[in-house]
Amino acid sequence: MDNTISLEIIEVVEQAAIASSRWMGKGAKDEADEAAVEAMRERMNKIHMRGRIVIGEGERDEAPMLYIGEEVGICTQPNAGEVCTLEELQEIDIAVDPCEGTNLVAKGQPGSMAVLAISEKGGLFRAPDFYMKKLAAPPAAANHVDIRKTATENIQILSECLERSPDELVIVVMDRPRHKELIAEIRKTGARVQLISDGDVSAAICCAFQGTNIHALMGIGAAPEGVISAAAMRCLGGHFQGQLIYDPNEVKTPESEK
Ligand code: VTB
Repeated sequence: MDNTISLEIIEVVEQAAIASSRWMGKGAKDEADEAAVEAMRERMNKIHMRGRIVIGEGERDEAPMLYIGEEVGICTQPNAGEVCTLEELQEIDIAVDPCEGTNLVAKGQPGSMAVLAISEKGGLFRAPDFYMKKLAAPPAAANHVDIRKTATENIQILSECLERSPDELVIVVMDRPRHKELIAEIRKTGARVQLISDGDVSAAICCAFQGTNIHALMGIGAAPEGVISAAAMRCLGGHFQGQLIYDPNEVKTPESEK
């Protein structure tokens, strides 16, 4: 892939983060999201590419911008023909979450981020808007832990790969009723559970960096965010696996519990 596209993409997420940061702590999650979407789109449409959103803000009728299937890049601009021909532009698939963790921004809490993954055409899994069971782990444990194993088994493997006793491991889990058994199982191994209210992309990425004191992400979150986490972990050398969840009984939300 053209390197300049990758460099420009960094500016896309920077612009989105700056725009939504103005809404930090204002209790306005939709406004934070909208600001990020608009900034992302504006910067993306200056890039010399034929981009297509494969993971976005929803389908066309429910999301005014950056919807699945939307074309982005210089090719969408009326004057595009003056600077290049369509054939000269590389086709790029794009997964976006302009403001991942809008609740966190609204509440002025850490953990939200503007995220985007790009690939050559066809390189990203077009995840449906389902839930996904996720497992993220540091590079030292990559391909040793396995989502098909139990949490207890994976903690044992993490403990060996990271040379830490389970008591020194911190596992991030989203604070949801659906994770009651998982949390109990993790604690039974001696490992520590860090509960988060939102933002499992940030938590997954943290596993790839030493010093974050996060050693794994376990549990169920949204599938599109899972694809973005997987792309990040591929670049960082960390471990990420996801399994789509088709059975609604496996996914209890606070609303469905009421
Ligand atoms: C998940 C998680 C995201 O929202 O989608 C969550 O992956 C929503 O989960 O990181 P529930 O449906 O259980 O509330 C985030 O936390 C933020 O987009």
